[in-house]
Amino acid sequence: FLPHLVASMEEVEQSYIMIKPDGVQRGLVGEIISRFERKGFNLTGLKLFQCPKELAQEHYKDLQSKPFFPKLIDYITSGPVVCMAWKGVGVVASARKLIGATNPLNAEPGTIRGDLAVQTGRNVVHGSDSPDNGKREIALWFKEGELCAWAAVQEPWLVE
Ligand code: IDP
Ligand code: MG
Repeated sequence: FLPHLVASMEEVEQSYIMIKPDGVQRGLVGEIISRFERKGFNLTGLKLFQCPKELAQEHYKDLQSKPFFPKLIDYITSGPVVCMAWKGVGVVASARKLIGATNPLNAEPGTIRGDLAVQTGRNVVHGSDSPDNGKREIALWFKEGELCAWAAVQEPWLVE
């Protein structure tokens, strides 16, 4: 545990990544988490959680007027999700690349959606689309005390 490193990491970008109910039901939790781990990002929050409707609506409030909104809320609340906060240099944009296009049929092979999903309405994982939304979403899904700031021993081998 290196307090100075943890302090400097407070400045580092964070993304809210969530394994959706289909990812949990299909047994893809380990597979998905390992892709972010292997890339070199730092896990700062992790929980299995049954999401209430109100929280799903707040999380996706920008999509409120879309015709698929009610189905989206049913989907996200249909079973437990895995909530994660990931920290690292460039994590927001990089996580979006690892996740792949919204429609899994358009997602490149090698991405999570490209490898593991077929439909937009069952695309297994969420990732924040901007650093500001990363902060907003982590604050929405995690309570105080649920996040851990820690420095991985590999940190100096990942960031010069
Ligand atoms: P993103 O998850 O790739 O950022 P957004 O456009 O932000 O995509 O949409 C959020 C989520 O809403 C998608 O991941 C998907 O689960 C769902 N969604 C988006 N568009 C559609 C659609 O046309 N039909 C059904 N579900 C959709
Ligand atoms: Mg989005």
